Amino acid sequence: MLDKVLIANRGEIALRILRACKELGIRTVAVHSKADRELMHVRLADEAVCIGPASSAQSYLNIPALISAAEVTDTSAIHPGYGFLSENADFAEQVERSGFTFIGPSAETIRLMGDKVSAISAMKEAGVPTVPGSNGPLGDDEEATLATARRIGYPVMIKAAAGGGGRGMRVVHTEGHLLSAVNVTRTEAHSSFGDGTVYMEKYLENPRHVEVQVLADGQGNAIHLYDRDCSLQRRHQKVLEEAPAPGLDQAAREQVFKACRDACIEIGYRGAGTFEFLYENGEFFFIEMNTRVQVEHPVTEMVTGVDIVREQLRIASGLPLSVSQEDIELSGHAFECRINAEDSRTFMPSPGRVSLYHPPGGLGVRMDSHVYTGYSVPPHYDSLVGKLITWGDDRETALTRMRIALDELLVEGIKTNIDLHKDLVRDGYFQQGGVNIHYLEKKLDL
Ligand code: MV4
Repeated sequence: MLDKVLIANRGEIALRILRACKELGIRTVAVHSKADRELMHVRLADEAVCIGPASSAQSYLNIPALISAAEVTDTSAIHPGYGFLSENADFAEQVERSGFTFIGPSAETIRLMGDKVSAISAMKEAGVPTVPGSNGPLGDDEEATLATARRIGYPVMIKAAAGGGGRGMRVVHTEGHLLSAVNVTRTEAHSSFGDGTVYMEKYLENPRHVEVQVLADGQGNAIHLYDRDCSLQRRHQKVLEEAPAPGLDQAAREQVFKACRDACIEIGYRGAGTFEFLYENGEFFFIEMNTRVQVEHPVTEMVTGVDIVREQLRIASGLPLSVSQEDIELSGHAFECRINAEDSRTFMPSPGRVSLYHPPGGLGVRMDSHVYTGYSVPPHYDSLVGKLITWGDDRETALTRMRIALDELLVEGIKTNIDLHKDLVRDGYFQQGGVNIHYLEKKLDL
């Protein structure tokens, strides 16, 4: 087992990783910016190193500072969490070249998935269903681009190969708008990502966002941990997630689970990963793969009993998966409400001192948060202050527990989106299950 892990992240996920390390008897190093001295995991870690000023660029994104911190603490491995450097192939490569273990897939796999064009072709090749599209980058031949769109059928979407997560995309409804949209997306992609490669897909009008969690040990074992529905989002920020995804076609679901597992073996995947799909009219369409642990991983943990971060640490230690596919039974239902320090209506960030923090409790209630009474939410980072997760034997029970837990949760002194969640868990359409990716934005528009 790894001896000492440096946690290259902050907030709730740093605490989540710290807890998993402690359970496995792994020593921990917290690295933090000058604005994050008061973080809970910094207090709880075996060692702490200040890696730079408040700005992320000079601290949590500062590769030389992180590697120096690993060197001075004699760390064995680095866990990147989510966001920051978690999907930066150059970081993974430099970590490994400096003699440390990167807790995640190989730099090569991160690079493959970071380029959406190569990710899609690898997955299509491996038998994962993809969106009808250009099957590769769009070239300079305008006639060929027009012909591709005609074959796919309008509306189409132009996406940046280096984009993802909603950045660098454009919908085109008619042929007259195609070539200018391709040019604008290309120019934007070039200036935002330093890579002007773009590709084309059929635009799906009302899909759901369904993702499949996988774990692979790089020793020939790969398992899926079923699905999550993350359709409730605003401006590409997920708000409330659940596992399993409700009301999907059972045969399509089983097929896609098998395809994800097979693809992991095929590409030699190692670590935790997520296959992102759009789901429409009973069909799955792969769009992207995430090569990190995700914010919403707890809902999967609650319905499978598998500790995903523990498995990441075991895999990085060179151990095989601790569970086989046959061991994993989907049990009950779980929801996660992302609690943000922001205005419930305007979504403006609301940093500041938390004058009272009281987490909810009871059977099937989990609160993953680094917040405590007296903690000050700094203005420099994302506004996530905690995740409230509930589990129940069925969807209705888990949702009832969420309603009760949200009423118990007190976060005073800063604005939060708790009232938005209280409204969502009482929404009739959401209660039925299966709302699409546009539902929340339309509801908020009213
Ligand atoms: C799409 C799409 C419709 N058709 N691709 C947005 C984020 C990025 N991961 C992919 N995205 C989309 N790709 C095709 N071919 C609609 C979206 C999309 C979306 C996807 C998932 C969750 C929320 C979304 C919100 C707007 C658009």
